[in-house]
Amino acid sequence: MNRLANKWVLITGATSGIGKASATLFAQNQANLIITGRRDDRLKTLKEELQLQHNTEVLTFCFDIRDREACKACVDSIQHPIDILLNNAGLAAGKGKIDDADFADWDAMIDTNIKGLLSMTRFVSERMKKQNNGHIINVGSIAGYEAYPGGSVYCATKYAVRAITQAAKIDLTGTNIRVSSVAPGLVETEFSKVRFHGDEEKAAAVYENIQPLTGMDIAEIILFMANRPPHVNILDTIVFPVAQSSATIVSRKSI
Ligand code: NDP
Ligand code: 8X3
Repeated sequence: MNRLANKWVLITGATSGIGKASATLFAQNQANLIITGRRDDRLKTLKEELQLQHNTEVLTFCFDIRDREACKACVDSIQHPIDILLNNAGLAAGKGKIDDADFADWDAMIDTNIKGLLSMTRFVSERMKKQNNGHIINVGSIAGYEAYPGGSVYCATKYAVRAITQAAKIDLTGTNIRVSSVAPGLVETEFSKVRFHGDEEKAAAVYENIQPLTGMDIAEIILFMANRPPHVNILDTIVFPVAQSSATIVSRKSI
């Protein structure tokens, strides 16, 4: 049963990877979309494709999620109810150790993955509370369950996403607003290219000799969560490729 037709879904970070795959899947299920990111050309192209292929309404907002006023302006200008917020925009920047990592990398991760997600959640949950309806879905990570070498701040941001998910669910007790999180392991997207500042070789090595998850694998799980009956709230779910068993245990046999 499709419960998503004509719903309005706000997806942060829809220009690539998990966010883009989720936008495609929600549109296939006749949901209307509000898609955000910093790369306007990609937002516009995706909007045209999805409107043409699925005949849904798509609004685009190009802004940096670290800019709280821009987050507010986006939410304030949406005239439709916001039924689902997919807090997906995020990044890992570098893999520096605690004693030598780059402060700019740390700031980028904290400001995007924690503060950006919080800004959007704050503004949208206020709207959802007035509607007494909605679903907030956060993209966490296995890095929110396990710390790993060179991951101090990225892991800290994803532990924070897990705490925010749990606390938001508690704060919204007694409303019809659902709160969920998905915590993926290795997903091949632009994530590693971004983490290694454009170094394609280092990025490719992350997925060497395994079959990683795809953005669409995670989008399907997000869609499943969103499409449950209104009384069903999936709080969290950890998803690995079969070759992965923890943040750091990965079998890299030739495939
Ligand atoms: P991608 O790099 O492919 O996509 C990241 C998205 O986030 C892009 O659309 C990007 O848009 C957006 N984004 C990043 N920074 C900002 C910003 N400052 N303002 C607005 N938008 C921003 O990576 P993924 O799809 O893999 O990542 C999506 C989420 O999944 C992240 O939260 C990541 O931490 C999480 N994740 C990823 C895993 C993986 O292995 N790939 C595993 C577990 C979790 P733009 O550049 O246009 O602004
Ligand atoms: C991204 C997955 O393993 O690089 O969140 O932390 S990992």
